[in-house]
Amino acid sequence: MALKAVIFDLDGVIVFTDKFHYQAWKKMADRLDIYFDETINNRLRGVSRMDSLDIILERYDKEPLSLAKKEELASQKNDEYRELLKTMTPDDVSDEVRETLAEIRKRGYKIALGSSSRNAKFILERVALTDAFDEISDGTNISKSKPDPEVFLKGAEFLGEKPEDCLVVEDAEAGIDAGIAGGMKTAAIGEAVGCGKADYALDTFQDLLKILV
Ligand code: B16
Ligand code: MG
Repeated sequence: MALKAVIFDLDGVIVFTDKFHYQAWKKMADRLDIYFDETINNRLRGVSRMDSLDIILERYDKEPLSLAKKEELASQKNDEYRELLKTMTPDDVSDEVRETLAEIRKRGYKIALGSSSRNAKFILERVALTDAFDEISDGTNISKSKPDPEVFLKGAEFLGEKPEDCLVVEDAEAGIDAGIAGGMKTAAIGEAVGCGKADYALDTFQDLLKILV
């Protein structure tokens, strides 16, 4: 089946906000006296905010926290994260990414975003990239986080394309698993290449142009 559309993950593929997630989670972990490092942060790639909090709380050895308290912690983290996002500018997207997205569209493929983030639209506005996407599926329109395929299935539905005609581009193993579970083709970049599960392994973002001919 010929590919008709591409669904891109955001963080780790188009922009790199993991450093901001790390800084904001680290502040919270320090306040609660929980050990947290970059290796644990890597486990949060593609994972929803509340699921990320649960991963960090695996090392919390005091009384279990109520849902209300957890929601307060997640919301505080998000406020701090959004302050850091405000420092982002169009320079945070490489020319390679911008030009490749434009060329993919020129070649006739539709383009959607498939991100777990509830801040995805805000990030795209900060980096002036909203117009590069025909549709946006993000953390605000899903109830199940990757590796569940919901975010990508919604992206395909928004585009009006069948899942099997879509290519998912992901930097997280959970995202590759989600694409496979959704019946889509998958392309891994960065960290996700190592899992060896994707149909394609990308060395660079513009390698997509070799697949999307
Ligand atoms: P938020 P992606 C994901 O974005 C991040 O990789 C993950 O670290 C984060 O926890 C998740 O979004 C939720 O983000 O707190 O902004 O809703 O990789 O799916 O684009
Ligand atoms: Mg990602």
